[in-house]
Amino acid sequence: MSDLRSKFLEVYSVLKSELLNDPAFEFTDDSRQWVERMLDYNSTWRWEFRKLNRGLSVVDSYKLLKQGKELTNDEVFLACSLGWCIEWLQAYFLVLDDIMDNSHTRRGQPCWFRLPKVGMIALNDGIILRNHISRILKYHFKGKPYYVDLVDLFNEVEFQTAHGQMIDLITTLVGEKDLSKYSLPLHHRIVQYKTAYYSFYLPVACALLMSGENLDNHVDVKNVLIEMGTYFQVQDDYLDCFGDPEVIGKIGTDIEDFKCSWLVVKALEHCNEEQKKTLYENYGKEDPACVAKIKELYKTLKLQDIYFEYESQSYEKITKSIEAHPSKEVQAVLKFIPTVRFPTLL
Ligand code: GPP
Ligand code: MG
Ligand code: MG
Ligand code: MG
Repeated sequence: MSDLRSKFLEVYSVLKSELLNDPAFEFTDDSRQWVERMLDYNSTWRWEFRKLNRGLSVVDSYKLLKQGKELTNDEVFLACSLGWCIEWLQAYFLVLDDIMDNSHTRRGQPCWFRLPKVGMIALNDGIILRNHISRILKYHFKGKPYYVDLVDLFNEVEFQTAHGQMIDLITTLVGEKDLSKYSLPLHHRIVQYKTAYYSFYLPVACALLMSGENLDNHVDVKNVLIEMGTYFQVQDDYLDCFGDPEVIGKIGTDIEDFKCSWLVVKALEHCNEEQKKTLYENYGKEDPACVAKIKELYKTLKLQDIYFEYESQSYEKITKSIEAHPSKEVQAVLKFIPTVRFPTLL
């Protein structure tokens, strides 16, 4: 295991122990055990299969911004803690997203709420996970000059993600199932807010704040990261249908859920009248026969080839935007991210 990864996991144990002994609550053995199990299940359980990319990219980005200078132990601890705040945010979103999407598995295991003893307690666990972020920031960053900006950043990104999630959900409302409203601009709006801000902008923004930067001066960095995040969610939509559940660790539900997925938008763009009828009649139904018809149509329309074409165009566009950036350090950060997030594309 790399040094950074083992250091990162060490910091998890420290943060977890602080949270389980937080003096603001009188923990009993039962309550401490519940929170510990919930944390391990949703953030580090089967960590050997977890990429922990969002969290680790805070540390990598911070190092690159420091031009590779050796970091002090304190800097490594702080960057890892911010990385963990993002992993906690992700755990919080996924616990709730799996309930909303009626999903079954996550990382090859039942979704947290599917465990018989958990059920809707998962809603409160999501709230606790969100609160842990504020606790970690308070324990370790309260005296820092960038503390307020950090708290504000997490609030801002959570606001954007919750609104992205809201449009992801309300476009599917039962009784108003109308595919004609699904378009590329709507898809772009959903994924920008529900995924790109928290998954791509947030890690780099944390590293910039730790380096003493003002985020208002980095709007161009944000734009490139949003572009990467959009590509990432298109890949997630693609894998929802074409990915192997054994590999991606989750069973897709986008077709059943009537999601405004990149695939259905592309299918609508490329279908003839008869195929359109098949889409309208079968999309958004729980019946496995309907799902199979949609998957068959996606294959007939060669959506896999259309996706590969999108993938290479998107990669080229992202590379060009990175190369246009004036700062070498920022370029290094932006170039590094695809190497860990899209290794199959390189
Ligand atoms: C991913 O969408 C989006 C999120 C995880 C954001 C959730 C936000 C909340 C405020 C709960 P997805 O449903 O396509 O992800 P997956 O395919 O992993 O279920
Ligand atoms: Mg979802
Ligand atoms: Mg989901
Ligand atoms: Mg998905």
